[in-house]
Formats: sequence, C-alpha cells, structure tokens
Amino acid sequence: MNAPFDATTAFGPDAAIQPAPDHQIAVIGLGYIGLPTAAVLASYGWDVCGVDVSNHVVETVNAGGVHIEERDLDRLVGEAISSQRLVASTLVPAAHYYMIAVPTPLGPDNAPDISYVEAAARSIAPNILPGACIIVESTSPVGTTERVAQIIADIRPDLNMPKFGAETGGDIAIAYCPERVLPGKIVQELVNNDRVVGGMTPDCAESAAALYKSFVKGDCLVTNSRVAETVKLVENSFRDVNIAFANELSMIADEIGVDVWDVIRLANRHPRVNILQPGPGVGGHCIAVDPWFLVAGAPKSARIVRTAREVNDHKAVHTERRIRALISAAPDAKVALLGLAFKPDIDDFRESPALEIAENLCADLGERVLAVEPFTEKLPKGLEGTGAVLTGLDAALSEAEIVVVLVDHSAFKHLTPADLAGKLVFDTRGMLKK
Ligand code: SAJ
Repeated sequence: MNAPFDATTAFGPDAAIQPAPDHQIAVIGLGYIGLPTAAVLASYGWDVCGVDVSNHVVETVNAGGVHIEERDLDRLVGEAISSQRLVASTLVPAAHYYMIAVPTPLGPDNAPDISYVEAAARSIAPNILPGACIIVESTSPVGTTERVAQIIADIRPDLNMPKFGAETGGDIAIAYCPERVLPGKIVQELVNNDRVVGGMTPDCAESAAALYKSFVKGDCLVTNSRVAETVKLVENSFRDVNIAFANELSMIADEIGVDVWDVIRLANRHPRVNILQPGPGVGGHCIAVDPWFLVAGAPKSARIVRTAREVNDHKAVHTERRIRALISAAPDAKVALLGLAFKPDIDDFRESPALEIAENLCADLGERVLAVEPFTEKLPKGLEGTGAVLTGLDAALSEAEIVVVLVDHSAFKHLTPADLAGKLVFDTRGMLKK
C-alpha cells in the first residue's frame, strides 16, 4: 500500500526537498468540483491532499464532513478521511499531480476573472519538481492554461517549460481537463462521463490522461489545451442557447396567447425537434456564466451566444412582471413561491432566478411572501430580514391566494390543478401540466 500524505513532512517550505511519490495528488479548491474529485480519487487509491484557503472548509473535511450538499458526497468524504487517503490543508504540498479546481467568476462587464487560477499557479510554483503535472479543471477563457505555464515559468526559471504546440514536453506537464459533471449527479458523472484532456503538448496531454484513466469509466479524449478550453465553453453555451430558445418561445406564446407547454410537447413529436423546457430564467454558476467567456474571446462573432444570455436573463424580468400582474389582481393576497433553488432537487442558490425574483418581490411585499423551499432550513441570504416567511407547502397553500411554481422540486410534483382550485396560479416550469 502507498504511504498517505504525511501532514508533518509533505507541506510547507521544506516539502520540495523530496520528490513527491507518483501516487500523490494535490487538489486545489475544495468546492463543488474539487471536493468530490478529491474524494473520488481517494476512493480509487490515490493519496490526495485537498487544499483550500478557508480554514472552515479544511477543518470540516479533516473531520470527515462536507460543507456542500451533493448526493453520496458525505459518505465518500467520510470514507476517504477514515482511510487516510484524503487529508485537507491550507498549504499546497509537493505532489506528483496538481489539479486546479477554483472558481472563475465574472468580473465587471461580464469579463472573466481568472485571478483564483493565477493564485493557485503561484502557490504551486515554489514546490513543483520535474516530472510533475499540473491540470486546470476550472472553466476558463481560452489561453488560461498557457497563462498558468507563464506564471510558473516566471517564478521557476530553472524549469524547462512545455511550449504550446511543440511536439514534446518540458520538465513538467501542463494540461487542461474541464469538469463536466451535473450538480446533483456529480459523484456518478465524475466516473462515468467521457473526459476531454488538452495538453500544452501531446506529452502533457498523455501525462494528464494517465490520471483520468485511473478512475474514469468513460473515454479520455486527448487534444490540445486551447481546444479543450473551448470545448467546455461551447458545451455550456450550447445548452444556454437551447434553453434561450425555449424561454423565448414561452414569451412569444404569452404574447400571442397560446399554451407553450402544448406547443413544445407537440413540436417535440417531430423526429428531429427536441425543444428544452422554459423556466423562470437560467441559474447556477455554469450556464449563466460560461457563455460570457466565449463572448469575451470573440465579441463580434459570438452573436447568438450573447443574445441567448440576454434572453435567459430577461426571462427572469418577464417572470417577475407576470407575477406582479397577478398581485395587481389581488392586491392584499399572500403569495406562495414554490422553490428558490436554481434548479429542481438541489440546495444550490447560486445565480438562482427564483431567488432573485423572490428578493425583488420581498422589497415591496415583505411578509406577504411565503417561501417554500424544502432544501433549506433557513431563508437564503438575500431574503434574510426582508420579512419573507419560510414555511411548509401545506401551510403556504392554505394561506396564499397566489401560487407561483418557480422550481419543480420532486416534493411539489404531487400537486394537481385541482389542489390549487380558486387560487391565482402561475406555473413557470409547466409542472402542473406534466
Ligand atoms: N434549465 C431550464 N430548462 C431546461 C434545462 C435547464 O430552464 O430545459 C435551467 C435550470 O433550471 C437551471 C439552468 O438551466 O437554472 C442550468 O441547469 P442545467 O441542469 O442545464 O445545468 P447545470 O448548470 O446544473 O450544469 C451544467 C451542465 N452542462 C451541460 O449540461 C452542457 C454540466 O454538465 C456542467 O458540468 C455544469 O454546467 C458546469 O459545471 O459547467
């Protein structure tokens, strides 16, 4: 059996004295992608050091706990910690593989902010030794992998760095392999999905692919880092554009007075038509963000991608207007909002259009808003102190005259139109039609 990371020797300035054994991996960033990946790697026998800037996250993980909700994650992390294959730290150890899974948010004017990736590269540079491999998993604008190489080169002029497009590699390998797992199914998809592994050079790609082949049941498809970076942005833009089409149809349908759910159901009976589902807008930290990275890279050409983002953002505004029209028809009524998460059966509120709509309504309705969200025990941040009441489904339905379905959580799916008879109902997800 391989020796696990030894927290007394593997970290800090002295760590570079010994080359890291080739079964040791440092996963930098223990968020929605990094923590599940670290735990899965540990379950496949790798020795993993998960690194995070947050003491709270490091302490929670080292105690065998999780700071995010994701199916099967608590069990997997608990097992990885008790087997000593996973340890968490705020320091980056010397390792054979370094995986960067930190956030890449949007900055001002929807420009990509890769400062966390750059900081991760700077934290790896002092201890990295020849033979090691750095893999960027964070969704990133095209060219980010080369930027990581440049940062390492500036700090470590002693290392011969791989050059993008060269036939063979340098002293270390640098590659890009985008995460493509679906929140709610992360643990399952981490192992089963195909992976796209892009190297600065073919050697770099092969070095990174060797890691993924040790735990991925899908295919590991090898390419260069720029293609791999673009693939990730294109995948999420494809979905955003298709959801935008569904959302635009729902607004057209409102204007011309037809039922969009009937239209989509019947159009999808055509053998080559497959329209997605409208909703209150698009949320989450991926689809609502990543297409902007493509727009930033090619602002003149990325016209459909930009418009799709605008349509999906506008759908939340349109949804709020429709709710306010119901409120004008019943000015003193209480309003039950069913669901606040960014999509069904998940506890993630990042960029949630449902939450944004709820916050806007609370600004003038306050305690008349009854929020029903089975995936939280307290009001999410934006609703704290607004007067909104977090309550159960039955209580909300008995008090509210207006009922809005914002998220089609499984816990709401037993509802039928008959259960809501006599109320003003707006079903943004078509849940009551299904
Ligand atoms: N949505 C609709 N209508 C639909 C489908 C989705 O309104 O028909 C909405 C959802 O309610 C949600 C948003 O779109 O607000 C995004 O949800 P999603 O389930 O489409 O995707 P995410 O953000 O949970 O995960 C996506 C996935 N990408 C693709 O399917 C191409 C996942 O594989 C990526 O790994 C993830 O982004 C990521 O991290 O990039």
